[in-house]
Amino acid sequence: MSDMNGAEALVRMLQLHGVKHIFGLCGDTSLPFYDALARLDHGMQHILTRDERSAAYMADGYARVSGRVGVCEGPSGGGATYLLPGIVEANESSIPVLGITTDIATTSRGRYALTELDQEALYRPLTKRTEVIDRSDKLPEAVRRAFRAMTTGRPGAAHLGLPFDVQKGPVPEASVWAEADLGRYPARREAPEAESVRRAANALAAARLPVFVCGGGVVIANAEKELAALAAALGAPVATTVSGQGSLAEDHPLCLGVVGSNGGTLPTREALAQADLVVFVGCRAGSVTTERWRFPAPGTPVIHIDADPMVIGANYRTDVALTGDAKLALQALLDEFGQQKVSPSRNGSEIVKKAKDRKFSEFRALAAKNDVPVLPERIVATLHELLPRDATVVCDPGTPCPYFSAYYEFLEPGRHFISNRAHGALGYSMAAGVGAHFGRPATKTVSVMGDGSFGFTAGELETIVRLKVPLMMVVISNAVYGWIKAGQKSGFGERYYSVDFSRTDHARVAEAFGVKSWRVEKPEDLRPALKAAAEHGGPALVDVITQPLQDARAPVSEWVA
Ligand SMILES: Cc1ncc(C[n+]2csc(CCOP(=O)(O)OP(=O)(O)O)c2C)c(N)n1
Repeated sequence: MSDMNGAEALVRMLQLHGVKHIFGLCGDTSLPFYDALARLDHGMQHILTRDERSAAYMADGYARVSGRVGVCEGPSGGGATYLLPGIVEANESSIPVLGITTDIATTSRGRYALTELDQEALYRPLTKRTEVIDRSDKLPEAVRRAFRAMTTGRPGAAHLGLPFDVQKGPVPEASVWAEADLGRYPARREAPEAESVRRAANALAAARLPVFVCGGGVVIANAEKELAALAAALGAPVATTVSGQGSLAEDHPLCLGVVGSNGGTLPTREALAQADLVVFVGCRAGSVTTERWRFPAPGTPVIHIDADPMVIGANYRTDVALTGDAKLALQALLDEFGQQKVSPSRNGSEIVKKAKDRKFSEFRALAAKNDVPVLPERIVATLHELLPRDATVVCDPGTPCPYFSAYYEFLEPGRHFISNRAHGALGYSMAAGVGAHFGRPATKTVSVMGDGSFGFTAGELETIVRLKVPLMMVVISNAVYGWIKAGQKSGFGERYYSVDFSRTDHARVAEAFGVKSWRVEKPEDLRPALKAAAEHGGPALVDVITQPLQDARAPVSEWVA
């Protein structure tokens, strides 16, 4: 049997795992890999980015909407360090992203070769698996290990390093094989133990008001239908975390919406507080969701379903632990109830209705105001009116995340909201929106960013124009790192320090890149501009001069989460 070289084998291994898109940026050590991509017929599109950070965020956005592994790549040294933010965000958000970095030749190690660094040490704490492949004949099995690590159990990121000489070394053709199923997630789902399912079902049947709190795990496991059926059978309200949006359609009578310090409101907090049993599903019960572990109150009985056994019991004393895939666990609970009709006599939907009426009446009053600068509430309400119901909205931290989490109602279950909630690094939404577009090109994708985030990511406007990505971008322009200024206002006696910056004309910047752009200063101009941008077939950006976050009635209960 004939050999191929390492770079060719990598291309084939990606292809065999069903990869269709690779986001990345070229470099010296990547030349053999790029040459293999150029020469072979593989059906994959390489999306050349202007920053490896963006490449990783694109792979993340792509993976979130497509259910497939997102792949990004960059060269040794600076490429490897710039890829990191997106890899760690994906890993902590349980999203399978493969970061491929090329590396100096194994024979140059320890000799002060340009760009040398210990890539495995760099990636070890940030991934489920990292491996710098030292021998070309070991490459196929290393790729298989990376895919297994990414898509089984709790999904997450992996890293593969490819030294220059390994890319050129021989790989026996017979060793190049893959299980295509491992290119999707979650793969090889595991079901919880029957005894735990029985105990959970008994607790649910006996509870006065069970309330679900769903994290990202429900959408990741594609368990929306099972959740809706179980919630309806129990008459139990469903709250979500920021990442859990889409677990249940938001116009469902049992959907309470987002709870927690970022996007939660007093009415939703009070509804959650009525629970005498909380069911966390695919949720880490972290600081933001629980408002620093205060809501639900410690001592509330808890059932916890999670694919990662380490999550369960980390923050709340747990009465029943269901370790396993959310879809299988919820289905097992439904089966356990079987035909014995659990009477949905609970008043879950009444509690939800009361909470939402209160929350949205305050919101609607603000959204209707004609204040200058434009209020964030008006931007959310207008976008909700204009965008198709299956649009994907990608939000950066700052004003966008809490406002869209609290007030934008996603009417379709599934992944229609994306935000980088693990680390919340600024400058995520533009690139993740590009990735989401490639992952689901038939739906409209909208990225909403603060001007702080715009500054991190503006270079990618070139990529968007070059590839004619029909991404709609909205910039919340307030000339301040508003979230931090709000923290100085609420917790540090309004001693404002080093948080204000000057106003950029984002529309003109975008226009210079070739993006069709609008600038909005007055509330009456908002709707026409957003409508025109939403209907524009190509890249579009609307720059909205907006009320600064520290002056707004933001749905945020803690500025230091
Ligand atoms: C990379 C990075 N650095 C710093 C922070 C801390 N941080 C959180 S929110 C925020 C301000 C965001 O400003 P902007 O994007 O302008 O949005 P605004 O809050 O004004 O709406 C900062 C600096 C961060 N999240 N990410």
